[in-house]
Amino acid sequence: MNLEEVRNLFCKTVADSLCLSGWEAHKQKCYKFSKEKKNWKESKQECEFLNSRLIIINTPEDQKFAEKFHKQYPCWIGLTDQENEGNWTWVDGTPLSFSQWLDGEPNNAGDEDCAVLKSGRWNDRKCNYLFHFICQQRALRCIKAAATDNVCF
Ligand code: MAN
Ligand code: CA
Repeated sequence: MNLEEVRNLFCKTVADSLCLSGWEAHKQKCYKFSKEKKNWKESKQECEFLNSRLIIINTPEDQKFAEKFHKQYPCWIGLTDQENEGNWTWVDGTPLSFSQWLDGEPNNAGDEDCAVLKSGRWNDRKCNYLFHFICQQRALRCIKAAATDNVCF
């Protein structure tokens, strides 16, 4: 292999799965399960403070990973209908396409506007309740900076 090929291989196999210590890599993203419990808004803020966001689940593959990752607790995900009742939106502003609600959910029982992972699927809960949460950020990536250089950032 020449140097160029070694760099490319590094980028594909190593940099795409590089995460900070305490974060778990999966499919070019890094995940952290919170130690503490917070309400939905503070969970969102804590993820942002860590240069990340509450987890967004857009594919069956993401869901499968989240199921495995969320351990036994209900935990907040980045999904809310606080702005507009019944209009569920991810924290990046995208509407719901893929969904994994538990049977009968979301039921807005007593005004529930924030979503948790529960038993591997989703339920709506009151946003001021305290739960663990999952933050998500992109893994370190490489870009081609010049003909011969790859840079990780
Ligand atoms: C039950 C169901 C859920 C609801 C919770 C609130 O599990 O009614 O829809 O979110 O109670 O505790
Ligand atoms: Ca509910």
